[in-house]
Amino acid sequence: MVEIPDGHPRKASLMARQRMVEAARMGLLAESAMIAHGRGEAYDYLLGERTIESASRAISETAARLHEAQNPVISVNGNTVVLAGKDLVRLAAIIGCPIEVNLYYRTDERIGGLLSLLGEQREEVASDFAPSGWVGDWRNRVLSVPLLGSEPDGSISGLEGPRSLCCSDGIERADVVLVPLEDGDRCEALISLGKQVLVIDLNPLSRTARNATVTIVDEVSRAASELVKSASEAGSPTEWDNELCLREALSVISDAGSLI
Ligand code: PTJ
Repeated sequence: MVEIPDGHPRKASLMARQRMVEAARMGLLAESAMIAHGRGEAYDYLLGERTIESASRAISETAARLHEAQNPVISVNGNTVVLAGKDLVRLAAIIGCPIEVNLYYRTDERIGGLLSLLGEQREEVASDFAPSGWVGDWRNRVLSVPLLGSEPDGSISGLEGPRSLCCSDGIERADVVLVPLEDGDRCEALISLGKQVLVIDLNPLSRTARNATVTIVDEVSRAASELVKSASEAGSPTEWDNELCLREALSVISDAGSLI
């Protein structure tokens, strides 16, 4: 690993790249994962590599909807586990919901590898301090977060082949699904099944961003860290206007000249 000095202005982004490169070497990522990551980086540059105001509101809304759900689930893919796995384990522990590994480019090897990385992340989070405001046995709560995906016994109707596979205790029975970096077809299929789909996607113009119930236009590791804070003090869901939120993100991007 190359040492990146603390004062480097783009340290977080360079560290994320290193984690992606390492994970690719370990066979955890899809072949096109770097292309998706690079596209995300380009949008993040234009957003000023920060959580914009409309994304903060979407984060609060997402936390409130996860809290209010009957059967919430956090669906994760390769990029997400590598970049934001630990904070999503924290979030799952606070909400009390499972995490399901559900891949676009599904192979048993990648599912197994990502579940074992998530297992290590869960152990680390269990040994960490509880998030501020948490009352109770944090370690037991974290260790009881179910990690699903190895035995898909359910399906997402409207999709074909391996992409339709999911777990009956996870995505299939969920009423609210948090899916960072989701693909457009799956987002549409989940919406047409009547589920609330909460997404994290740096591209406000993607089909996923436009079809989701709530879109957090932010980088997945920053958003996951803010979601943990927000979930500890979540309010109630509102009448959410997702189109307005996307327009606000686009207007920040089109004003990017002011960052110079
Ligand atoms: O692990 P798998 O097999 O499920 O595959 C995962 C990828 C991401 C390769 C797959 O889902 C894919 O090809 O995704 P897309 O269709 O390229 O979409 C990725 C979306 O995520 C794009 O709109 C990117 O702008 C966005 N994105 C990329 N990196 C980040 C991101 N959004 C938030 N945070 C990021 N770090």
